[in-house]
Amino acid sequence: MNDLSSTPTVPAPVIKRADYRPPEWQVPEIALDFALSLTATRVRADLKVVRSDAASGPLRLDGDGITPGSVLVDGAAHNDWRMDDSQLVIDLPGNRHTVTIETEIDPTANTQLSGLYASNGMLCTQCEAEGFRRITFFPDRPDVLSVYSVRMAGDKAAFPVLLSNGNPVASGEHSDGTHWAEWHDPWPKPSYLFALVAGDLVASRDTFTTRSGRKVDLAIYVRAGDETRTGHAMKALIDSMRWDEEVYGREYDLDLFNIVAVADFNAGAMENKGLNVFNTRYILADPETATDGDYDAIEGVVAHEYFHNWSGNRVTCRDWFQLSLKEGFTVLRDQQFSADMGSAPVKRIEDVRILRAAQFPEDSGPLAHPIRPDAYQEISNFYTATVYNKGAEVIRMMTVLAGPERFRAGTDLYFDRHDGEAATCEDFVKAIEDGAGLDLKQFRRWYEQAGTPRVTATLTQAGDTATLTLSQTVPATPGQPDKQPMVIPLRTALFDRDTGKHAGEQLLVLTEAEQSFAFPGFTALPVLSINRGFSAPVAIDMAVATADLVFLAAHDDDPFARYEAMQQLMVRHLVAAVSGELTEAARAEGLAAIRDVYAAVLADGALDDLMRGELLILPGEGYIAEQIAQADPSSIHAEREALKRWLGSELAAQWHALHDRCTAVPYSLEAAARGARKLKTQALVYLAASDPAEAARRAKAQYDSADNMTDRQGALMVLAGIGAAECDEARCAALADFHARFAGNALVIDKWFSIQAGALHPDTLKHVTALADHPDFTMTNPNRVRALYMAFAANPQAFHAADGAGYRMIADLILRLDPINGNVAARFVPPLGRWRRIEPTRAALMRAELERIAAAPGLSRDVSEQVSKSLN
Ligand code: 0A1
Ligand code: ZN
Repeated sequence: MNDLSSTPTVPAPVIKRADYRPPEWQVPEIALDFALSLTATRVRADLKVVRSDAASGPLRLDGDGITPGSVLVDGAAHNDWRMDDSQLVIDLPGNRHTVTIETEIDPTANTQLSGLYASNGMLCTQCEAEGFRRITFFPDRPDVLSVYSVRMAGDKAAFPVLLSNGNPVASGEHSDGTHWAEWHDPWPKPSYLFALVAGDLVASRDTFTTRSGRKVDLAIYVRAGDETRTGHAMKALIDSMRWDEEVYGREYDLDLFNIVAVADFNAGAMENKGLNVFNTRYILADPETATDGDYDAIEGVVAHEYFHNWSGNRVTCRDWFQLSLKEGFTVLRDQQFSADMGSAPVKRIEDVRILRAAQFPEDSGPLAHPIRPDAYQEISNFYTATVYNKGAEVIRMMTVLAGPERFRAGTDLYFDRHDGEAATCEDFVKAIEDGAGLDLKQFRRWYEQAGTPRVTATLTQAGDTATLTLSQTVPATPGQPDKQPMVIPLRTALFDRDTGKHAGEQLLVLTEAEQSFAFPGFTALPVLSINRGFSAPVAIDMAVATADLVFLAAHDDDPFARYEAMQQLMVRHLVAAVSGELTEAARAEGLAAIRDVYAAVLADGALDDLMRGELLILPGEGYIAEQIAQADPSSIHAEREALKRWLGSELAAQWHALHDRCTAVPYSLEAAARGARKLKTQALVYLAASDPAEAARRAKAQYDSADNMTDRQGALMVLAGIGAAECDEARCAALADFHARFAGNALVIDKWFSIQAGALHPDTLKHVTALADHPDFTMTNPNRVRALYMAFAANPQAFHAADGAGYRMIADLILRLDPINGNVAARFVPPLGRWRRIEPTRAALMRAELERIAAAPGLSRDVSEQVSKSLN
């Protein structure tokens, strides 16, 4: 064990956007030579360095955990170098030199999974954001673009496949059992896009011919045995390549596109040029082991990484403050792609649900930051829902303002203008402004100001005119006490109560703190449908009658708005119930209204089942908590469960009929069959709340007859959540069967951990404690750690246990995981950081755990930044 007790945590320096300076040296070419070994890989790097105009300083190369074995300049030993902290500083006489540096690394000891590391006997790299400096000394910043030549040599039996970016150039073998390969990437790229993979892998192959006739060889490399589960990822890749040509006019630019799936990976996937590296969970799928949700996630992530080839690689980021330049835009592109591949309305609802569950809390908590942050200590902490998902929403608003054709003219100009460059968010906005013909001066505040704007809407009517008054506030966030009004595009419709119709949607653009809009032609007060399609990422407050929400839930022709009306109806009811404001009469009235819209949705023959499934989802506990200044998680949980129970019993006959109807639909990946599977488990969820014995019986039958993972996981999730003693046998038997059936399949065993950690069962905390000692649990695999502990931290009832045991469990995890993998450990801080928004008793317990972490010696920069910000 590493003894860190003597290393106090010194605060890391704060890096500021305003301090950006262009690099003093460029590296137009780099040649890397790897002598591969799982425990001692030797790296020789030849850097052609060129001094920038007017620069006079020494060459400064970043390093992290490596030491230079030797330094040569222009081929001769060079002693004029020194270490300045972790930077290698070399005094160079001229303006152009070749610098050669040797380093040695131990990939097996690299539990951080950043840089070059070992995973199941294979070697692979992860260089974004600052992993390349763990391989060799280099100006490890995205505005230094180089042409890479890579040579690697190693034992042929251990590493039969040798891959890097770009094109294979040459390969050969020696009689001693070693072999070698050379790769060349013609496209200059920043170091974060470098990749190398060496291992015993098999490829699934296909081809794609681009619209200009380039034939591209596609390969997905996996471990032997997994190649039967790559078909969906390959289809997603081909669909993405075609879609990017058709929708954005972007063509692929190499003859080869390789994907490698690895089991140990900190994130979802990585867009390295020509050699994407993926977490296995976003590649491997077959009906028996992957849910419909997994299929969708694979499609989305494969597309996301592919789209980065243009939005990220061809046009990259000048510095890491510009991360949303590539991530926000690429998330928007993958969302648009998935919408085109499946149901656009359902996709939109899902994306908004993710935004509200993950980003809104970020925006209202201690870690709030603009989509283009101004300062950071550890950049890994800024791969956030704000930079990614809110970043996508901000660009989506540009599409709303410009319309699709003008937006496309903007992106064409952007790609044209900045191809081959390291660009800024400002460059992107300017290109859209110029290309689409928009004035985005005030709109730029979306890049500057953090916090979710709140819009208050008031609709009145007099004479023959309806008047809509909108006002906006942007809440204060850390470091930003005062905010300016935003540009907020709101797609709006006014419904005539009698006809149930509107006379056309309008785009209202709110730019002032308060503004009124007049609508002639209304002699009676219409019903307001606002922020349709979620055209702006804001929260809307409006005093609206329950009857109007019921009206919109039944009549709104915008699917998102219909969903929103139902959510509003339930959120209002639950918030009132939690705050103890509800009289018995009001409670009964609210419940009846919700039941009636549910009944209508269940009976509506015009709805497809996927959409029906969306409409029937209760608002999440986190989203309800967001509406309350200091939430009591246990009363939110109790009220939400009570609503679920009530809907379960009031509509019992409908749930039975729905479960029967959907059970009869055979498995396929068609939308109708997927919709049926979604509803099947939803019916069980409502029944489990009201009639656990009946739900357990149906869940057991669904589990036993399942021919696919969606049904099996859904049934197991329901069984795992039932606390009733008489159901315990069925629950335990199903869990045991699931584990035995999928022994050895890591991704499915992850599900087994998650289902139990996320269960509604009252003993979940005890179960998770036991699961941490299960032989299948390990702290060194990020997927496994997340499967157990992220599912737990996202389970409000278990995490917010009144005695603080859930908080202690997560704090203990952070402290144990941090020395192994600080990047993943830091991801567990935000749930504890929510303490200011929780009732005082729990808040004190959460804070105490953060203080305990803060006091620990030797914390990683990742955890220390998140914890100190969460305590401030
Ligand atoms: N650029 C990748 C995300 C990514 C970021 C960091 C990583 O290592 C810690 C890995 C991947 C994407 O957006 O897909
Ligand atoms: Zn990305």
